[in-house]
Amino acid sequence: MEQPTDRQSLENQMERDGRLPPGQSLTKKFPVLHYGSIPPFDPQTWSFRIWGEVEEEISWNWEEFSQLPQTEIQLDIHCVTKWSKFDTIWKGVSIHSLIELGLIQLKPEAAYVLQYADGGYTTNLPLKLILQENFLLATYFDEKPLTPEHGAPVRGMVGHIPGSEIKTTYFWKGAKWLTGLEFLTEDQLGFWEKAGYHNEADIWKEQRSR
Ligand SMILES: Nc1nc2c(c(=O)[nH]1)N[C@H]1C(S)=C(S)[C@@H](COP(=O)(O)O)O[C@H]1N2
Ligand SMILES: [Mo]
Repeated sequence: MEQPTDRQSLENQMERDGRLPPGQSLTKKFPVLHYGSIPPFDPQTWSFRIWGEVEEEISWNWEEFSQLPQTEIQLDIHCVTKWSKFDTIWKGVSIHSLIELGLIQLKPEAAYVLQYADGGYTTNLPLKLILQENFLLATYFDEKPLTPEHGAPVRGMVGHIPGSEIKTTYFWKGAKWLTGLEFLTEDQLGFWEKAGYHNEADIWKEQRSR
């Protein structure tokens, strides 16, 4: 028998499979959501900076960044505005692997990370979450380089890995047009977190706002 492919049937299937977090609904589209306008990307002047609680500050230009080792992961993404998109494929750089390779050397005090986007958006996460396999500095979606509206050339990416028990936050915890990571000893709220969104943002506990 053929599987139904209409939106409602797919959503029912995800719910039966335990992949639909409370209050979410499935979309087959890929909505574009952000505050402000899309910043231009110039590969000649673009740079990615890592600073704060690290032994050495890092600055990579686009050529250097694009040669970092890449990982591919499949994620279900969950926006706080209640849409969920399933089985999305992302490729990019994992922070865990950068540390393993010695490309980032954290100070022992490092415990939180603030993502900085071109245009001023910020969002914060505990270091522990940034090191999980469901977080990526993504440069590819669906085997193709990111489009400008979805965060080109690099975005923070966080989602749920089906069957995995690791913590998953809402999608705002991944900054599009990401240009820097600041490692911190203490937590510092990002853009939406300051505006009243929940700091932990756990999709299963429905932590949308404080
Ligand atoms: N730089 C930046 N990144 C951002 C945002 C933003 O406003 N600016 N919005 C966040 C929110 S609320 C969501 S749901 C996702 C949306 O990503 P998309 O447009 O690729 O679907 O980006 C997140 N990252
Ligand atoms: Mo969102």
